[in-house]
Amino acid sequence: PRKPRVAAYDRYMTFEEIDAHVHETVAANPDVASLLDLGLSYEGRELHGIKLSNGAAGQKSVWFDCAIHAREWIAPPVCLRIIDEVLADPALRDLADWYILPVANPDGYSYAWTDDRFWRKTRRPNEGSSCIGTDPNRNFDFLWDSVGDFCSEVYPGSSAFSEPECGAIGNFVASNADSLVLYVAVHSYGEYILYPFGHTVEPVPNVDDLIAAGTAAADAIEAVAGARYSVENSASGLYFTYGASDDYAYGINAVSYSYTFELTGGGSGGFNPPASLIQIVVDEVWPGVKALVEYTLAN
Ligand code: ING
Ligand code: ZN
Repeated sequence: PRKPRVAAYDRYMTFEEIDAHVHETVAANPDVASLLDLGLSYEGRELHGIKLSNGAAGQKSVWFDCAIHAREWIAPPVCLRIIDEVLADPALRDLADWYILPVANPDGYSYAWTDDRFWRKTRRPNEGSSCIGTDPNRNFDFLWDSVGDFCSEVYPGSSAFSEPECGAIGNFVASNADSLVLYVAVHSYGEYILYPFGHTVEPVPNVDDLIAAGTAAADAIEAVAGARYSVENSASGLYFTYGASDDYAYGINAVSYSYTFELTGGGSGGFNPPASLIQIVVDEVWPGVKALVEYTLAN
């Protein structure tokens, strides 16, 4: 049987460690894993993920990205756990092709290690301001809105897809719309499973399916450790937003199921959970991911 290269869940990994792990995993499993190369971040780091596939033509596909917000360190382990599980189980690869991007904002993630643990945005400077960065989860090209100033934590950028990290994901999602069924962005924190849209509380056409699939995921998570993720429209559950990645994937009709997971928080301000929480979170969120994929592929 296959020997998955299991990631570390007892400590946080640096971007370099995660990228090395991605490469080693691809090299060790050439029959089912391939490198997902989405180009470069603003500072030139590789946007490298993994495609896991049984190799059959015409498969449906599912997408997961983690840590598009730099400080949300609890997210990459969830992406790495998905890779471990899908490597270990051929039935999961028969369900769909899996595209997983463990660190969607590598510049910000690296800066959060070296300089500012609570950095959220990208690291591209803003012309005419000393405030750096754009909120990548306000930069997607669906109802993008130029609200806010350079220094805001939710500054949406100078234009839609001004950030190469967002353009890379957006371009992938748009050009794989024929096969994609499910889009998931993994964030922290709050224990939510959010569905579109962020700009309105008006129900979207398949809201009943979105809630049913999200609830299947929440039930599977609760069954492990008792955390109850709340399944909500993102505008009513949190706050009004424009240009979020899950709204983009849903809004351009690339997928019919689109979500933002807000994982369990911890530590100061919620964005600094102790490393001892990693194993607990990945152990409970994986069954939720599995239930979500099974539901969305069957419906
Ligand atoms: N929360 C998300 C944010 O980007 C969100 C919440 C998700 C809003 C999807 C709108 C759409 O603000 C965190 N923690 O980043
Ligand atoms: Zn976030």
